[in-house]
Amino acid sequence: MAGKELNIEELSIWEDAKQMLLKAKNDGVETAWDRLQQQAPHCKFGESGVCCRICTMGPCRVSKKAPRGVCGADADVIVARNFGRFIAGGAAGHSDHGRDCIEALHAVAHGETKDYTIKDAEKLMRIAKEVGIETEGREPLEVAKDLAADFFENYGTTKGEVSFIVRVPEKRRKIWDKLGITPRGVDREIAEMMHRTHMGCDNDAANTVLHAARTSLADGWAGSMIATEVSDILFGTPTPNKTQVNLGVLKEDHVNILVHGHNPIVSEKIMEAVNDPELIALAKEKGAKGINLAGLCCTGNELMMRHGIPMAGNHLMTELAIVTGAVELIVVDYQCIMPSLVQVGSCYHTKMVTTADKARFTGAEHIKFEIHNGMEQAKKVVRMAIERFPLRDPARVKIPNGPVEVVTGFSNEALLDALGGSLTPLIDAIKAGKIRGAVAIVGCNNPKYKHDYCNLNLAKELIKRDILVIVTGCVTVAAGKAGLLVPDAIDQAGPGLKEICGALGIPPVIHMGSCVDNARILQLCALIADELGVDISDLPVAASSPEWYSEKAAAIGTYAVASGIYTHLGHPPNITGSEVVTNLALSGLDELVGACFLIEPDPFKAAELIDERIKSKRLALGLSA
Ligand code: CUV
Ligand code: SF4
Repeated sequence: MAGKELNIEELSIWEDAKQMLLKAKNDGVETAWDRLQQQAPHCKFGESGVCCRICTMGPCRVSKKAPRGVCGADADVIVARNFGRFIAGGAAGHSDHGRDCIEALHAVAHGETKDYTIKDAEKLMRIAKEVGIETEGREPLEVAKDLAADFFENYGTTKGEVSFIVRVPEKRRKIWDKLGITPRGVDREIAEMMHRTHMGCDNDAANTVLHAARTSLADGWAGSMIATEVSDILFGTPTPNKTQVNLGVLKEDHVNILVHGHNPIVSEKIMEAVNDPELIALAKEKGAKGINLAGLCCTGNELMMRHGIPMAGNHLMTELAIVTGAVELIVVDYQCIMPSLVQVGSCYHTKMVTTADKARFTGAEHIKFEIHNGMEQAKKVVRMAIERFPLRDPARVKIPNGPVEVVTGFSNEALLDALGGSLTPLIDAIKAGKIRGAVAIVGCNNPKYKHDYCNLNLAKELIKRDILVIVTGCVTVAAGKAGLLVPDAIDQAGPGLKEICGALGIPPVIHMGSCVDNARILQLCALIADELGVDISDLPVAASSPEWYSEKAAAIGTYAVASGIYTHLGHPPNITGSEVVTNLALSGLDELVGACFLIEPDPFKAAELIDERIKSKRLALGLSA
């Protein structure tokens, strides 16, 4: 191992993380923080985006001395192409997850599975009607067939534009049409991005960036939005409920199973299986008091939103959760799952189980989940976890104590309910300046930052300024662990936000779900814009991903900006090697789509700058700053 000894105090703001980092060190377990140190300093060419590996005349790394690659591409073209493919990767992740949801809906509608059903028929009918499907006097399953078919079409090109274009405010659609970035089909935009960035195609950086915007919009307004809406139809639309977060949700005397990944198709069945009386009896036979299920990352968010299943942690807690020595099994589907989990698991008795053919991990056990066998496979996984309980070494178990309460489950439907059925109270509060604006803080952890320092401090700073905060993804756990996801947290909010949230009985930081659920936030912004008769870019709102790491997070940031939402990132994507692309991101896009990116690693400064933007939007609407 290279470099100097890591100072654990500097790595995370959390007690549970620090305890486990110390234990990892004593147990000889390597973590992401160790490997980051081995990888540093990072390659400057890669970091600034000027390394091109798109053909074998290269690889080329351009510099002052050698400003063009073998084919003649300059830094702007190379950066734009790399960025375009980065966005395509992220859009593909969310959207392929969405496709898996449609396949489940299709199978249910056609009677091909008994393992999945329609849990929210009212929402099914509402969504079908919204996208133009006849619902009058029809059976839900018949409508579901048509809805699945319609959604599948969103991935191809048959329709010319994605179905949820109907949700986009009129002014926004005009901007997209004028720029030629109205998303046609999910797969089409992604494939076209791969084509454009092949050697010898789109060699105009700005043009490539605009297609990156279009690709990201296909993610936000189709791939992700479909994933969210179909998940609600199949598994229920979330309503507010209480649960707990941090590593303290693991139980020393129980079989502990962690679900990690993204799609509720796997985790929902695991949740049912852990409640199976036969399996609970088996767990007791093996000496456990019962079976305990906890979530990680986005699949954890899905289960928490809908069912109040506790969350053990976010991205940087995934290795550390295993370091407790108390996890019998971790079952995953796809995305954001560190390959290192296999190695960490092998240092303890923890089994890793993969479930998707598109995400296998060498060293893990593969139990393939399909729509027709989800329940059977889930029971197999749970049984396997129970069998491992006797292998646990009690001497190596340490579970940090003191889980924290959270309130979750704020779908737009639930939020409307909390508001008494209409957006009017929220809009009135915004007009009166009691809620000055809203900011969605979303996304990941990244070991380049002190874990959750920026996520948490930005949220705290914003609510102090009477700005409502919405969280999804890994920021959820950060806000939750700090006690911000409960109504009592209004004590940390400014006077206006305190008054409104207090009256409604909601927290000043609202949990809206997983990363694909950022689509809920897009829809909410569109509803508010429509209500006010303005564009999304006129609203006093912003988005932020302070500690992001993934291609998916970049796609989210880009669709937020292209939808008119000013977006803060803690650090830039690998684009700084191009002036054209950097200037577009930081200002040029503001003229084109009415929003741009802000890069600021310091959460306190970021809060200040976001506040400035919200002020200017309020003033432009004729409201008090
Ligand atoms: Ni999809 S993308 S680390 S789990 S939020 Fe968490 Fe969220 Fe980022 Fe991944
Ligand atoms: Fe080099 Fe051009 Fe090939 Fe990229 S596409 S590797 S810049 S020759």
